Amino acid sequence: MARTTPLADIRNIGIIAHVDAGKTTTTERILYYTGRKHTIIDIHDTKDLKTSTTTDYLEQEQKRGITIQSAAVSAFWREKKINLIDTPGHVDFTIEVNRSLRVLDGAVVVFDGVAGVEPQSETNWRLADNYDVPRLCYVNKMDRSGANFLRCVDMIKKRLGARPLPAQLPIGSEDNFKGMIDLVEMKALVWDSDDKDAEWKVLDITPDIADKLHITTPSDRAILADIAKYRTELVDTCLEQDDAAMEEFLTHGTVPSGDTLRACLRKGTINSSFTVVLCGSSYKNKGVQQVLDAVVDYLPAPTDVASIKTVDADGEPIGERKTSDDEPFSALAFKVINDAYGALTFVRVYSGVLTKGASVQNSTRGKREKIGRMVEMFAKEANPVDEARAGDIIALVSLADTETGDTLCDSANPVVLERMRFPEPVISVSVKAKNKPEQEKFNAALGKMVRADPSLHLETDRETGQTILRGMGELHLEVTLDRMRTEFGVEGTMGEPQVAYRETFTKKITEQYIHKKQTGGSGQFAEVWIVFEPLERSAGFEFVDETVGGSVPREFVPSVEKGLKVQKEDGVLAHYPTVDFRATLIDGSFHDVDSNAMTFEIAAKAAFREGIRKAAPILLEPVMKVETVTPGDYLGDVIGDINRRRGSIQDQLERGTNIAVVAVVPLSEMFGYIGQLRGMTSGRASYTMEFSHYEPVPRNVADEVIAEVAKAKAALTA
Ligand SMILES: Nc1nc2c(ncn2[C@@H]2O[C@H](COP(=O)(O)OP(=O)(O)OP(=O)(O)O)[C@@H](O)[C@H]2O)c(=O)[nH]1
Ligand SMILES: [Mg+2]
Repeated sequence: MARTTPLADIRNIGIIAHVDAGKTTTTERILYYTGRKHTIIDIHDTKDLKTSTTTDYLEQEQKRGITIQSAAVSAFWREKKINLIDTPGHVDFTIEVNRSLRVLDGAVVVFDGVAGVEPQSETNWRLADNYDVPRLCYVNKMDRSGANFLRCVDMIKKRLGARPLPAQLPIGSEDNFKGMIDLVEMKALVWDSDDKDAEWKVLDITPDIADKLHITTPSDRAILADIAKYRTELVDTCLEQDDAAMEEFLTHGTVPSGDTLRACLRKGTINSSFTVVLCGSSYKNKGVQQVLDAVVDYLPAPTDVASIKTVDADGEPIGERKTSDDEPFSALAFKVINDAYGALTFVRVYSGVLTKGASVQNSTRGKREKIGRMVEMFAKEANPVDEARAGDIIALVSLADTETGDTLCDSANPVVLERMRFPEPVISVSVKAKNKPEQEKFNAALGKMVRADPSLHLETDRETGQTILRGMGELHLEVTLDRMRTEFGVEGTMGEPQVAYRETFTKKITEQYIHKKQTGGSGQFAEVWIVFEPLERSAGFEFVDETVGGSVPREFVPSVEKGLKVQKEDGVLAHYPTVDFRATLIDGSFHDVDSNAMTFEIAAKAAFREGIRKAAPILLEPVMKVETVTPGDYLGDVIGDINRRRGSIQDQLERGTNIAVVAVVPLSEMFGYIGQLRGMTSGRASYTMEFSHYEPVPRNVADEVIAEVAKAKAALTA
């Protein structure tokens, strides 16, 4: 089968933003205007579960009115195929943005015209920076009271450090939002009604345009008075991208055509010289078609972005794979979901062609995968396909061993594609089946949830035997359990949320341990010398073997490493995992008969236990970046409260008529914050938080935590 859509006509894009900016609302309209569906469902009409938007189809999404998992849809606009992923804005589901950006070529960043740049827009912006994803900005909700386009543009510049370039200006705002000035074509696009089928009129820009369109608010009129200024900025910025057009302009005063300007906007967007800014109101059906035009005109096709990098076993870049059907097959698995169709593995094909029935290599795990059914997903609908080509995003049904982040490739030409980075889950709860006989079914379902979501971690408390689930936040954990009920029919309960502390140590020490036992005939013997040294934060764990002359036989070195890996999970202070250190095996000895893998593993474990106690161990706690948005009247109370929570204020920003207080606060101090905040501000403040980093716990607090853990364990094991 030949390629049906040329690569240059594909746009793989994501919609990213802070929670509630209007991503799903915009997606719903995109599907309507491209003819993919005939109705529009609004988010607030789904709570009774009778209807849902196309992309927010999970029960949990309908009920809560938020997006939880990213969903892919596709549509055609001006003969271009747009594959679009609607992502969640809530910080607990960041993994979904993370993995989507990893495989997308471009993104539309949506802003709430009232709130402007909010914390999660900032986080997602940085993620897009990390993955080098070209983007467009869309200032939505221009119809809301307090909407302010220029303030939002200014925030994009100041808070995101970006170079925003308005390609439109709003005509009016709030109740009187009528449309926009198209600065490329220099026309006014004006809607007479909010109806989804209302067509816009294209008007000439005349000096009396504000009067003609009944724009009365002074700030709205001021924008229209400045059209020429913004047009000049647009033209000048565009010409930086095109030397010939610049020359023409400077020598002959030739004003570049709309096509030339669009070509420049495309070039500058793709090479990230600037970010085009548009405006509209998705809810009032104004500006969505223009966003689609901009996606087609400015965002990259798969062939416009740098080739995907290939890496070695340590994740270091070693080469690249060109986006082309003629290259050997390679694809990255970025998402696994379990649903009615079984396990679905979403992959982005980077090169080559994958056909049904093929046998490919999972080069990350060194396993073979047989490709059975392949489907193109449209939100929850699956449409069978027989092949997938470079640039496509498809789902593979029932793969055996492939997990999120794995590379699939042609086994004759193996490569490993650049990996994904996953966020750190810092809140943990103990979980169990609601009804004891269902425990096994519960565990199986939990295993599936964790495999599908790399921002969940599962641990077993070695002393109490409890199952501990770690996630990004309370909402994440609640939703996970609730989805097990709806998707696997098993109910669970969870304990109080706990902070996922970590342990580390501050002194470099050398530990010798001899494991020796004589029981009856055969004995046990192993000796190890291990240097333990602290590493910088987030370095994880490193093991190095520096033994010489076979003092520890080569076949037993992995047992030493394994012993350390197991034992480090059970820290010496309060049983939390030990992180950020290197263990170097420098010497040891063995006995011909009495030494084996097990004795070396035991010796390594004991060396860790004994050694770390002498290495000045400390407790680390997750510290969160917290942003509290409050009316100015309560500012003093909000700041005082953050200080009492061991927080430190980093910044205060104007946010419309409110003030955003940015602080870092230990997670352990944030439980119950929402109640306190609401009480303090008569319910008028709100906050968001996300993980920032791990930091040593102050001595007095650490003593309390250690004592509490000991008490809790004693109660559970008694
Ligand atoms: N006034 C107004 N409201 C809007 C507009 N766009 C979206 N909304 C409303 O904002 C709320 C959130 O919209 P969503 O589309 O769910 O936002 P989202 O960005 O998908 O949110 P998450 O997926 O949860 O991050 C809904 O109640 C929408 O009706 C708009 O242009 N104007
Ligand atoms: Mg949404």
